Amino acid sequence: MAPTLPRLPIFEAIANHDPNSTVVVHSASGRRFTYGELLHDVAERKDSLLQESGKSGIGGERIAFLVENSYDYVVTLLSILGTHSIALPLSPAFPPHELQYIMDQSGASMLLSSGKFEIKALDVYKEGLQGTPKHVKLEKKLGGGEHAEVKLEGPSEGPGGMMLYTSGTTNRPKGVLLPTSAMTAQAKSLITAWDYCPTDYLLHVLPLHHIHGTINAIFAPLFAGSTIEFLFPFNATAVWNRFATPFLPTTNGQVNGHTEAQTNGHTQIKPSPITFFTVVPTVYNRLLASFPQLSSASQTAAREAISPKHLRLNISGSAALPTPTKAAWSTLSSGNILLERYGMTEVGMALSCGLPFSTRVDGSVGWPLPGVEARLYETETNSIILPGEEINPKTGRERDGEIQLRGPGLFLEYWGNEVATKKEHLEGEDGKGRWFRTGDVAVRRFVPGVSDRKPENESEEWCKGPMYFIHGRLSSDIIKSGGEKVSALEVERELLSLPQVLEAAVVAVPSGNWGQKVGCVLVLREPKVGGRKEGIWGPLDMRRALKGRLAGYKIPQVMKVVEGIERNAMGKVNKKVLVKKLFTEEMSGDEKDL
Ligand code: MLC
Ligand code: AMP
Repeated sequence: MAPTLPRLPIFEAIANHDPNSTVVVHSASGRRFTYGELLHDVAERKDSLLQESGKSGIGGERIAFLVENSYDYVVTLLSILGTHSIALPLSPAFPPHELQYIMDQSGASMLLSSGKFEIKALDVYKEGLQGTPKHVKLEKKLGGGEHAEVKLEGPSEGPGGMMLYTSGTTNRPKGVLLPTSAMTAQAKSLITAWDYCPTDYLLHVLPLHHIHGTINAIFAPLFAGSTIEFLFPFNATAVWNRFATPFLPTTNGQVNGHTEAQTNGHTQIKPSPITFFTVVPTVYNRLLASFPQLSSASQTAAREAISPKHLRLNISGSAALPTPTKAAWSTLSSGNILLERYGMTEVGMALSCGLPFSTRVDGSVGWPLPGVEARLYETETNSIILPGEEINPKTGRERDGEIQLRGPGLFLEYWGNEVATKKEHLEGEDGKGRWFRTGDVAVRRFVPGVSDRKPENESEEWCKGPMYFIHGRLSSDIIKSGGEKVSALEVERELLSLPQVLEAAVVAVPSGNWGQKVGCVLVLREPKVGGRKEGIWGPLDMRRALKGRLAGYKIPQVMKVVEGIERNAMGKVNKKVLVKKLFTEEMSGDEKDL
């Protein structure tokens, strides 16, 4: 009997793609897999998950997994959706202690691991889990079933989806539940806006426990029938070489093409030009910094590879794109302009500049994407900044407000945290649903020549009117470092658990390369307690002490020890003032205003 999958829109889409077209390529080995193989492997793994569960259905259960960036990751994610359960991708880079929290908070019923991360999974169990989730070691999928029949049957919706943990204004990360309907809405919105298509070839270098790496760089391309090549972990030289290879002259003087060859019975393909690249600003900074180290031939080939002729779309997001980075990339690529967009784990992508270069205005994140409703909410006056009311008539200055969003792509709830879910939403006065409060602050501005442009076709209809410019965040307790979100409260909590630390304030230190760095200001109980040989408890001791407790990017990169931390009458620290006072020499000169 042919294996089956439910009629979820993602499976309908995959089943409609050319089964022989390439879906995933492993960059290091050149190994590739087709859409036909994917559908078959997903259906098979769905059945084996059900078998492992020992139940007839696992709809709505949380299934955690630790799998490397690969074909197997894609198969695992989709097979969980195929059982109508909730896929919970875990970061292999997190220490077991953090993964234990996620396992417990989500009440996951299974932890799947690839062979590569079996030991990591066992380490999570060693931390002592609250429930008794079953550990399942996954067999590597090798493809090969491209011509096997898979039947789509059953409902097109269900209780399944994906859950991503995100740091926020609470001290522990929250589970953001995205039903499959929201994932589908997000992917469809992006396909309309950015025109993903079967000829797109995407180079994937991002982690796979975030919305950027999963929805934008896997789910949407899968819907569109594009190809995804995994090259992970990110390494600037490896990325440059990959971009350059198709454009390096071969020994006979020709430029490499898309020729196929047979290796070990599996089709391998010479690298194709990359057409689609979506990363965070830090990655562009790293690429720009390492470019001069390439050989002259590689430099020529790489510049050709990232020119608008070949790299159809270069996107930056997850943190503010510095204008110097955008300008340097444009110069290097002979005129390719980075497209900036704004998103969030809870909402997917919300605002974006458009495909025409003229719409990629410096410092702007563009307009609400198709299907997304956005508004600005002035918190001091508790009023909505209506279109046309962007300027304060009394002061003549722009009014800034919190970005609030709604639409079919938004998350359903913070898992097991009704209080936070409620707190982050405002009921809509028009009866059309609640608004999500992003905590990000922006202005809406009329940009002459862009806001009043006439869209060239229907799919550009959303690229018009006043544009959004992000100004900052309501809370200084949220830090974005290299595109990773860090909760100051979470880091303070861990710092305060150290015997040496009496008081702690964790702050965002502006940084040219990282956007922001995590910094900490500490009052020590006794500078010599438990210290190194020379007796002073310093930054290295702090980093070492936090290593097993927090993911690496959350551990402060800079530290200051003070006699006391100034607080107001409410006991609150003014973090903006603290940063200005203490961290001036850590700033590299090109950071944004504090
Ligand atoms: C790694 N390190 C970081 C860091 N990433 N420190 C601060 N901030 C970061 N972002 C630390 C590691 O812990 C390690 O410390 C050291 O730097 C080197 O680690 P690495 O693994 O070699 O780092 P590297 O590969 O250089 O990583 C940099 C990076 C990565 C920029 C490639 O951070 C990254 O992929 N960022 C993207 C994250 C992302 O996808 N965000 C999207 C969220 S969704 P030590 O001490 O061990 O040496 C979202 C919504 C939206 O924001 O709009 O998209
Ligand atoms: P995360 O919770 O990791 O999904 O991070 C979402 C946050 O990243 C948003 O709330 C913003 O603060 C920030 N962000 C995403 N894209 C941009 C952007 N283009 N410019 C500025 N900030 C951004």
